[in-house]
Amino acid sequence: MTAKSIQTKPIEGQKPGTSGLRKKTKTFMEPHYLENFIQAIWESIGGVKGKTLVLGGDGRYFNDRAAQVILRMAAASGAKKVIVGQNALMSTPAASNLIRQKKTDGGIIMSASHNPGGPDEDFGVKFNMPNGGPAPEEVTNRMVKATQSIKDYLILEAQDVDLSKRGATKLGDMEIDVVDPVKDYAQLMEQLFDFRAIKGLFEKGFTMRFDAMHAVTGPYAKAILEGRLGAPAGTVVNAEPKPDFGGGHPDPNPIWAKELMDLMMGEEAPDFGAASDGDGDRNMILGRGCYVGPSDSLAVLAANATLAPAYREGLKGVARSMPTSRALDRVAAKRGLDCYETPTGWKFFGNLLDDGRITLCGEESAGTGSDHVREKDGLWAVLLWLNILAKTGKSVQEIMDAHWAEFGRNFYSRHDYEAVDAKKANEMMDALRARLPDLPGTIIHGRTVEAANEFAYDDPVDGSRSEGQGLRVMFEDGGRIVYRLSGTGTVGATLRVYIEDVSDDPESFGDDPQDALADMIAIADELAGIEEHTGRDEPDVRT
Ligand code: VG1
Ligand code: CO
Repeated sequence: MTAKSIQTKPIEGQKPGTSGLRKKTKTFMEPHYLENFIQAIWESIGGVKGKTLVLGGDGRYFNDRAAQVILRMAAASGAKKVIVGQNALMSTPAASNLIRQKKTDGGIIMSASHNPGGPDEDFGVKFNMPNGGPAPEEVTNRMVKATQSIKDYLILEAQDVDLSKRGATKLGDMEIDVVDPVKDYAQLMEQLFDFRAIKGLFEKGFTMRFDAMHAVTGPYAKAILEGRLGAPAGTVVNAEPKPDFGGGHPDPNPIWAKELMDLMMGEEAPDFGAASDGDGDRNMILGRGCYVGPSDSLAVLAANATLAPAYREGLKGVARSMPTSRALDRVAAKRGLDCYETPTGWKFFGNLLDDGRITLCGEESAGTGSDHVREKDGLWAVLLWLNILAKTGKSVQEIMDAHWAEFGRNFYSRHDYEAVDAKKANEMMDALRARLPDLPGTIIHGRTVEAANEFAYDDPVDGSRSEGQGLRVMFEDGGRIVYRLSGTGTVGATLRVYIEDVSDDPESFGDDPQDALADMIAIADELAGIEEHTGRDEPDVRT
């Protein structure tokens, strides 16, 4: 087997966004596209010679082909070893865990997460660092640079590696270890949570449905919930990972997980419902007749985490991404915890976790996690919820009611306008940005603007600064509106509008957020001129 140097040219647009490089699958399948980017990853980390990497993906279309290319490129560039999930499958949190546990030099995760999969849908690649977390901006900037000057890449001429059988094998001089992607992760979960208490819950007849949305979490959820925890067979549905996720969006929210949503709101609802996304790092939490918003879920987990063995000693601190509701801040204030506010994307939590400043963190987009790995973790959140339910004996609704009674309620919703003309979306953002300095003191619908600015983050650990992280308008009464353009979409621009309002009046706690926020929603449109700029009078998705 010989390593060949293949001549290539820079390809435009190879710039990682919020979470890795995401493009149409067909784009990734174009000649040299994947190869150029992988070579750029090697350049950005000082090469892979002698290094050990982890490799896995969410099983979407092209996952298997891409894995073979990446293995041949790692071997050609002198990598010592690659640990691959069987059939090239591995959830994002499980990959993060393996990278850390096996003390490797990092890993590649093939996923476009919650984006749909298939030949006409999306594919993605991201690199995680030796700490198990997504590459920080400094490294992704180096990747971009490398893609812009690339002239050639190295690849081994070889047959496909059989990734369907576990065990050690070789590709040229490189060792390959094909591993069970579930085992180490399941063991980690068992260390963190009170499995005996959760088992007891199921023994008492507690009912649950977990919708794996035909994505990578299926095998994990089956092994842990139905295997180790004794939930009845059939608790996990849509458990088989499919290349096109069964035709759906593997995005656990009330729109895309509608079947689960309908079940949980109906007569036959089980006690608990949950779902996860394409690569297993997001979660949705439901009780009987009760949807738990991700920001609220984060706050509840922070308030109750000490019920789980891993967090018994208390939390070091907490963090949330800027657009996430400030329900978490209320918990932190009451419990005397430091609370950090970071830009959108998990990569910004890594330093805080590594530095021991925080134990728990999360985002409004249904991602929550802790210092057990350096990614958000869907099943982790589900298991922590189960641990809390088992220990308190309360229902999800009772937990929410008690939480709001103690801390007050932050009504919250995110409105997404998808595939908007990118030029128009940017014009809208530019116009609003220009108006921000004049907004403080203005009264809109009887509410006074307290502050308005564009969010920038100074990392307290390494001193790096990240600018342009979203426009925000804060009101004196505690309300807030945030505007950002998505960094994970592949068509045009996706405008995200995050709307929040606070209430300490128990009478209002049962209200539907869309109703409770109606006034703020109108203000959000008025302030930015969403309809005027984009021509859209309604969002595509409300979560
Ligand atoms: C979205 C979410 C963000 C999340 C990111 C990756 O990014 O808003 O909170 O971290 O997806 O999640 P954006 O830039 O589209 O708003 V996942 O599950 O793709 O790894
Ligand atoms: Co994801």
